Amino acid sequence: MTQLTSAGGSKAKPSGPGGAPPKLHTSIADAYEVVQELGCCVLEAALDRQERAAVLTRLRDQAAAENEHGLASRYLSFAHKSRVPDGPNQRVWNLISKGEEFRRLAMHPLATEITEHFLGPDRLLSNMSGNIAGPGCSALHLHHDQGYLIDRVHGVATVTVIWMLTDFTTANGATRVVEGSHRLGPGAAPPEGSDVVVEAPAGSALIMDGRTFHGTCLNISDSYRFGIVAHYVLPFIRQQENFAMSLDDATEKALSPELRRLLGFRVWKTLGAVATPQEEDLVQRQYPRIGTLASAAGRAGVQAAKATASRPARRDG
Ligand SMILES: O=C(O)CCC(=O)C(=O)O
Repeated sequence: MTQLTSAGGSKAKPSGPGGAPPKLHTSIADAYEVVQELGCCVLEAALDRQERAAVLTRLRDQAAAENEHGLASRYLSFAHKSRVPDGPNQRVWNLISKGEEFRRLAMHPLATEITEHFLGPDRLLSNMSGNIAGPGCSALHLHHDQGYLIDRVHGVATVTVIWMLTDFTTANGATRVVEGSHRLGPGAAPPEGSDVVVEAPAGSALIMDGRTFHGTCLNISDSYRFGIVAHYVLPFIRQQENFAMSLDDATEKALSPELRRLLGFRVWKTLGAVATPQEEDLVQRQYPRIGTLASAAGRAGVQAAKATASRPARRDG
């Protein structure tokens, strides 16, 4: 178990409506308990200085390059609905294809332990994106990441980890959470004003049960807020990112076995096989892929029939 510092008995209590920011924790043992009680937990110093610097540098560079190449996904708000060329929110999607730093982060020991604890060892990465909130970025409404399962699955089926690469503050668009909202039940929404702001220093991680309502503040500061949102799911849930379609060939070929498993390139209890039922094992892209075929025997039969049909009628006598 990754121990960030010594465990410190959590006795988790919600902060209360519009109350103080959630307490910062430092041990994974606390996180298990606090996520279970409150639906979310903030772990301070989850990334060490070097890890954070490496991921932040790569994300900044990728975001700048996507801008330069006219490929950036930019929006007016965190909600990434209205795409606009100079929007103050930039999402850098599909990070797995965009750098070793991100591939390592998806399998960070802390994320691995927490997601395995709640979802089991076969859980999948559903999506991992960079979320950059620039000055003027408007807020994200309260929602929960498991919303697509709402009436079908009531337990925890997904876990989200938000890596804070810069300080998260009320002014720069920090995430907001409604503690305890993972227990609301299907269809219920938290009362107005029950959210609290997750203010935490760069390097912290917010861990959320997928049923926990959360959103963001608007960014009224003059600085950029950099975060990475990683969403993990039970192994039978369809992933948000269709990695089989979106990974570039070079990345796919070089994936470690651990990452292949995490992305779902494996058979799990008959699900995810390639063309034929397979043992529970990793799968590869398959070449050639078999499409519609006609057998030689079948073709010979068809040609014989055509020849008979087109032969002129025999005149006897
Ligand atoms: O970046 C954040 O603070 C939250 C993002 C979020 O809630 C989402 O992408 O669903």
